[in-house]
Amino acid sequence: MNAYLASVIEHVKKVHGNEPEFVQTVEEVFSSLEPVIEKHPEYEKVDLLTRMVEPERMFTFRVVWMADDGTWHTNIGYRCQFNGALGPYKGGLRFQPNVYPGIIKFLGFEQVFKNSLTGLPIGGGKGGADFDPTGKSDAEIMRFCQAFMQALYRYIGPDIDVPAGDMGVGGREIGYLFGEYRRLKGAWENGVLTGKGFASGGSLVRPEATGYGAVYYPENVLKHEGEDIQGKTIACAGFGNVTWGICKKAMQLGAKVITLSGPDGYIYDPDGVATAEKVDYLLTMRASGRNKVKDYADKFGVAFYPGEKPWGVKADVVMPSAMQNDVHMEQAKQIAANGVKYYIEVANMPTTNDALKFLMEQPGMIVAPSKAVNAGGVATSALEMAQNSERLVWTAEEVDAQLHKIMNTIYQMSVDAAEEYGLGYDLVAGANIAGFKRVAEAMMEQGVF
Ligand code: 2IT
Repeated sequence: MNAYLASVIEHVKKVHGNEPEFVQTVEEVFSSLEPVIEKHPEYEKVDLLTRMVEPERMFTFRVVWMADDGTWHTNIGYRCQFNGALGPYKGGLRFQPNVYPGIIKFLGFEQVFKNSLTGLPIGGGKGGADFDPTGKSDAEIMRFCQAFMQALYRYIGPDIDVPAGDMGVGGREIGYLFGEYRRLKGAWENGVLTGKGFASGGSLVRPEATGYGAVYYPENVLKHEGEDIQGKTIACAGFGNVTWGICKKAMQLGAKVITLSGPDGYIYDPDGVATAEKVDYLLTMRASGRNKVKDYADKFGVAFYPGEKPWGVKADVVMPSAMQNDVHMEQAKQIAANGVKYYIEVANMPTTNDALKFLMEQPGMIVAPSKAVNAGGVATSALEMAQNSERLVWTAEEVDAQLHKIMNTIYQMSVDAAEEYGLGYDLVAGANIAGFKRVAEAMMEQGVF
């Protein structure tokens, strides 16, 4: 490996070694950059890479809230304003008990390159809290969100930092966060958060956008192989917002999602999550706060496999769409043994680095990276920002058409970037290089700091 790249990775391991997820994502992105760094010696001269792996700013804050029984609870809130070269920091908030600086930083780093790939003016950021929404009442969620925003509101704004949802933060939470921001500032401020409900200034199609984009992207891949998404079976994970959007778009296009998963196991539905009733039921499951995928099996009489992951199921397209590091070497081997041709990452960093490398080496298998595949969510957030600042509302058709176009462009940019550096049809390296190039150019233009 190029000596400069290797030295920056050493730096990250030394300084952030106690944040393995962050080290993992830096190693993954940088493994694609060798030809770019060799071609651009000016980057090393200004130590661009070390500056890219250090967030511009990251802070924690105390979030104190009252449970329904009158007891008080204290959580840690985070916001990482990773890189603002391309625009206001933009990225979601994750509420999950395992949230710690390594999770926020890995998500923030991914977000910088993902947002760059959208071609829109958004920098990268991420935040969240080590709060567990499971089993919490609506009033508890509201009080938590209000306390969270009381601590955060001074440090965000439509030209500064625009948060959105991630795991554990959906339309309901964004509504409470936005309401509290508006109350504290006494101003509507161009929406400031994205993923708002439609009545509060949210964009049509934003709830579906990540899932829709995650189907539009592989449509391009299949076309490249002379195939069609229609009639394909898809193995998915999770049953939240993203997987719901995938099921909905797949159903419209005549494909079917045959697996879903949750913390309790996975379900196998050979007929597919492919009726309006089934797709809508995912929303009911999410709203119940139970966080159990078994509810789907009970409702529709399909098989439930407690404590297992769905990666042993044979499908045409495999889409890890639940969470980071869901697919390890063992699962990757199962997927390869099943003769899967399309491995389309959806969740942020769903594959360990060794498993990803293994899958990419399988003859005939095409791997697409999450930072490109799931970028439709944040791209539509940027469309929501545009609508809010224009004081306009676009139709669902307009938003969906823009989203579709953005996903096609992301795909093409990735293909072209890999080609440009002589790497052939490599969607993983292509996305890393294309995302990197735009951030690098903006940072070079803006001087050293
Ligand atoms: O991972 C992601 O891109 C998100 N959670 C959405 C970020 C956003 O600002 O819409």
